[in-house]
Amino acid sequence: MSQGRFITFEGGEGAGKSTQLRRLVARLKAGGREVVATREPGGSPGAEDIRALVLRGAADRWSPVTETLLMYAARRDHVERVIRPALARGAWVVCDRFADSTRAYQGAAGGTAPELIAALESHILEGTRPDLTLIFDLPVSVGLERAHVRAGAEMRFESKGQAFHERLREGFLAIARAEPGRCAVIDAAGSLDEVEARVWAAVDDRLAVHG
Ligand code: T5A
Repeated sequence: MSQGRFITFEGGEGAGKSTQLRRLVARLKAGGREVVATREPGGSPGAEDIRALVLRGAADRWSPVTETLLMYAARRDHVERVIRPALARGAWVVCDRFADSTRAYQGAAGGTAPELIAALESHILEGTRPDLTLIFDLPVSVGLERAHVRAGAEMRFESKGQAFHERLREGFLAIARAEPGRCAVIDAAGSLDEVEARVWAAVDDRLAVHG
């Protein structure tokens, strides 16, 4: 059995990740692959319970360090119960947010020490890393406007203010610069079809999916 592929979608609020993830999953499935579409925080029953804790309530409900620990508690459960078993049976896993969101939200934007986040990545993920990370990039004002259109109860991070979101954007771009072999930056401006074409080109370029 061949090892599956692990693709993550990252970026700021309202960048269009979830919409494009659904399109990519449909195209990969049409090519005959088993594809597991999942998300973070969440993706397993226990991690979804933690998601409800961390995404609801006042912006200052949790400190950035507490958020980091909650994200990694959720991530460990998701990796153990969903991601690793799927990859081991040869499935492709496409995940809406993963470890880079903790680096960018709790680290670059929130101020959690990068050493703590790096230690958690190393000890909790134990080598489970994406083969490809698509970083959706968009001006902050456009992303927040899009996110408010689909607003619901899970708005803790959207409500953190412009400066937070500017640090976040720069945090994601810094990850892409530091790891160009794993990361591809996707210009998330433009129509849904234009962005889909950029996503498909990046996936085909890095993972040779063809058609
Ligand atoms: N978080 C997560 C952390 O802080 N640390 C972590 O470690 C992790 C894993 C997750 C929150 O948790 C935080 C980050 C997040 O704040 P979420 O609800 O999953 O919460 O939030 P997002 O992942 O940010 O989801 P959003 O819905 O805000 O953004 P998406 O998925 O990027 O955007 P999408 O596809 O839902 O689109 C948003 C709206 O824009 C429209 C869509 O139709 C939709 O209405 N849209 C477009 N409009 C015009 N042109 C386009 N090209 C468009 N593409 C989409």
